[in-house]
This record gives sequence, structure tokens and C-alpha cells, in this order.
Amino acid sequence: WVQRLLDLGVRDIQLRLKNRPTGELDREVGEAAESCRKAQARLWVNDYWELALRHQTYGVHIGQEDLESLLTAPDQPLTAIQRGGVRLGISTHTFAELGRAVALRPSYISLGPIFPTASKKVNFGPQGLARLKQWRRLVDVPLVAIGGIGLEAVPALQKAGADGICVISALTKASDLVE
Ligand code: 3NM
Repeated sequence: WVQRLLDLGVRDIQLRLKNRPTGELDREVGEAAESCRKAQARLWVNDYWELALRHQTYGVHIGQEDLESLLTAPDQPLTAIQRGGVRLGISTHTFAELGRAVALRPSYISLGPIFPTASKKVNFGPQGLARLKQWRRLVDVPLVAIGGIGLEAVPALQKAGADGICVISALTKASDLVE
């Protein structure tokens, strides 16, 4: 998928791998990092911050559950991420999460799910465009909209203030990826 998206001109890719053996994770991240470097694209690794550091990816994306453990870990992973020159992206779903995310000065904050999604079990209802507009007024950090987004929703999301749009099924389930 990484190579397919690079070939189509996508320049921000988040690698989201779940339940894989350690060796496979390392290999996948290494290969994706190399391909993105060659294409001058930005690779954001979901969750695996040590692998992001090891392979010097552009960034790492941290969800709220992992953020909690990163903040309390004795070896201070967030400092290691910053010192290692790897950018940080953070997911948010509530005002409290937004406040904490802003305090960590990430490169972007994502808000989701904007619309109903079948790609991930999220413990929050759809946030909608109104919530995105609120987020936009509240923070000065680049905002990424995620969740249930298809091509038809892009103009409204841009109008609501999204700086970026993140999609899974719009690509993985597209009948014609290029279109
Ligand atoms: N995170 P699709 S929603 C991975 O709300 C993910 O934080 C979300 O997939 C969040 O584009 C989501 O297929 C799934 O709806 C996005």
C-alpha cells in the first residue's frame, strides 16, 4: 500500500500496523521509511515510536491510549521522540484530550471520527463538521480530520478548517483508486 500510494503522488502516509510479530514490524517500518525517503514523502508511524526513531521516519502518530502510557513512562519517550527529530501527531476526540494534546506542542492534531466509520472501533460518536469548526477556533495547530471521510466530503471539511484529511476505506475500498 505504501508504494501504491507513493506512485499515486500521496506525500503524507501513516503506517498503521496491528498485531504483527516484532521482526515483521521492524521490517515493514524500515521498508516503508526507505520508500518514503526516496519519494521525498513523509512517513508517520502509528504507535511504534521506537521504530520511528530507529528508522528515522518523518513522524510518529500517537493515539490517546498510548499517549497516557508515554506520558507516565519513566524513560520519557516524548523527550526521546523530540530529541530524535521525529515529529509528533496526536489523536483527539474530546475537549480534555485537545487540551492535553496542545500542551505537548505536536506537529498536528487529528479529530475524529468526523463521520461514522467501520474501520476502527472508536468509543466516541461522530463529531461532525460543527465540532471541527470549534476545534479550528480553539487551536492554532494543524488539524487533520479523520473518520468516515469520502471524496464528496472534502470541500466541506476544508471549509470547516481542516488542514489535512486522513482516510482509510476511501482508498482501501475504492473501486477505482486512481479516480
Ligand atoms: N482513527 P476510515 S477514526 C484510524 O477517530 C481511525 O481517531 C479514528 O478510517 C479516530 O477513513 C479511524 O475508513 C478510522 O473511516 C478511519
